[in-house]
Amino acid sequence: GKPNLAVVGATGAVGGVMLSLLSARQDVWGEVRLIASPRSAGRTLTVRGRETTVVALDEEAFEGIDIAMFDVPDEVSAQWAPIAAAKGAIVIDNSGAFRMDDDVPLVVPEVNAAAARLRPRGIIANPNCTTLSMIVAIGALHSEFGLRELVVASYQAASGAGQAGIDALREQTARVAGTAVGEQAGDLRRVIGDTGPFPAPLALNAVPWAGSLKADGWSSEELKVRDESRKILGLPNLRVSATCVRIPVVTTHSLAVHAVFEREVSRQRAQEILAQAPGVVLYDDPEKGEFPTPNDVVGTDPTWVGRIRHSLDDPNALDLFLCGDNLRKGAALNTAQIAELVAAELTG
Ligand code: 11C
Repeated sequence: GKPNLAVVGATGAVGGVMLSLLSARQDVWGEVRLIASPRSAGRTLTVRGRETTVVALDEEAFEGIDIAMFDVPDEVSAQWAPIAAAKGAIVIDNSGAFRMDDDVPLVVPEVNAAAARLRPRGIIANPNCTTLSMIVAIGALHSEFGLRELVVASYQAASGAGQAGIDALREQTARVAGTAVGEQAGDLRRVIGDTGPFPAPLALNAVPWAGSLKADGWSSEELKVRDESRKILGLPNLRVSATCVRIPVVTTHSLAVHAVFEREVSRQRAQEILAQAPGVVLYDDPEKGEFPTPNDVVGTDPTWVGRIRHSLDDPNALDLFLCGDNLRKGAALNTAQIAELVAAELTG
């Protein structure tokens, strides 16, 4: 029969997108069980057109489940993913808890689908949304030219910090709307007060911080972009420098990328490759004012790429700008794609 699916974290920002994807994509599932913290248990949510009651996260919740998707904080995944795996479910985890574990594959179906088959812990990890928003396009260029180095700056949406991030940006935006802010340093902070999950006001601002502080001033998000890109592409020595910045956009992460390759590149060949690559839309005609913005991209599946330029100083380098919906390809969609790969494998 069809495999049974559990969605753990069904009531969160990514969980909500997951339910709409499960309702819209080809239905390969038997039961779809919705699981959340005991606080959210008992709520009803609609998936595949059916009202479904959310059950509390406990051991019994995984009874009869073949595949379990986790969209919960790192510490919840760290505790519960192994329990679900021990109960016989194959886990697809979207937290940071297992991504760098050598016994856990880190999978992007367009780039390294085969890696999903080797999963000694019964866990497959889904990459970070910032890495995911760029890696499909970069992977396609890597296949042709051989990637040597990435220098990136991200422009990340508030929803990367979950529903709390969305709520904080909306509240802050309402507070600053129509007020004469920014005339003196400090005005924004006075008007906004509590900055929510962000370390500085996000409305009308740009905040060069995501995640937690790591050694020597790097943020965890910046290290994830480096570590995860290396693992997904199978390039353990790839040179990566990332600067991660939060901007006042609700959903869709963007990145400015400087990519250096083993071989000489051309703008036209890069455009041809990206126009053909699965999961990528080339939107690159500056003469017509055509380039992706988060506003165009939100709610869509692919990574959109534009502003492709051949470096003026390095024949092996390209500069480009890309956008990916951080809740779709950056989270729920990639998880759903991995789950569908595993479902196809299970049903032979
Ligand atoms: C953000 N990318 O935009 C982060 C959120 O490793 O899954 C996701 C953190 C992660 O804040």
